Amino acid sequence: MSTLTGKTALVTGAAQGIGKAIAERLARNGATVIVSDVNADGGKQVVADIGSGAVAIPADISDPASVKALFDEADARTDGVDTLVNNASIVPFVAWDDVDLAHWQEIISVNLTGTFIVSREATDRMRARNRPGRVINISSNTFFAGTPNMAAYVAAKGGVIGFTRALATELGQHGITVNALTPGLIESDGVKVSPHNNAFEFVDMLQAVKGKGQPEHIADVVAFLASDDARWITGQTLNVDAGMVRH
Ligand code: NAD
Ligand code: 4PL
Repeated sequence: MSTLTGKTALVTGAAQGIGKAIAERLARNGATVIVSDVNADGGKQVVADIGSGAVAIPADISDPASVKALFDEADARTDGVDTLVNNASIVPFVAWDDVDLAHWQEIISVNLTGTFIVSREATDRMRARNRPGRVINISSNTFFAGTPNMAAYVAAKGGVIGFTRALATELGQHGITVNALTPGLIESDGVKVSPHNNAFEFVDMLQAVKGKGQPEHIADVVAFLASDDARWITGQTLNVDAGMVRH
């Protein structure tokens, strides 16, 4: 039996990049996977690639009505989400001089408030079903590094770590664990077409283990946190960056 047989996992932002790799990995480990993304066509393509055991349900994580519709459809088409991977985010590259209120609010609204909106809906329904649950939040090692050109993003990712700690404390009594991962620079679809793609040489210099971070490096750790082997871990932030920073 695979480690996630019988589980139903929702992965947000799963049309490409790290989210897509997570969806593929959890499906390979036996989970039923709900591939969700604001990019509906991209989500459908990922489901087609995975084959049986995956369903595509689009949603904008920053829109509560869209997220409610996502969970209503998930409940209708699956056993109900017991494993939530909050992966969807905007990954901006904006120098401090260009950070205005509109940019700040957009990033906080998707990357931090979106994580709250999806977690609210998911954990209420997990508790109603009285089954153990997992919440896995994708933060970023930029919170430790203070990476430039991402001030709003770094603030949102720090918020996700704080949220992870508080939610873990309150939901442990309901059999739900809540953990975060902080990836370092990863060659995702989004990064490949952004100025972040120029940072690999610099980041490699800081890494203890050399090489280019790949989405699979993160997906493998998410699969562990989603598995029963991680049942005694909660409220933690696991840094996954080849030793670029020590947390
Ligand atoms: P990406 O840009 O390749 O993919 C992000 C996906 O999220 C896209 O498919 C996009 O459509 C979706 N998305 C964006 N806004 C959304 C919304 N409002 N609702 C639903 N879906 C939405 O990004 P990635 O590099 O794969 O990043 C995935 C996660 O990993 C993010 O949380 C990111 O912050 C984090 N992360 C990435 C890196 C990196 O270097 N790539 C490093 C650390 C952390
Ligand atoms: C080290 O989360 O962790 C660039 C872009 N460099 O999004 C990230 C590092 C980026 C990162 C990230």
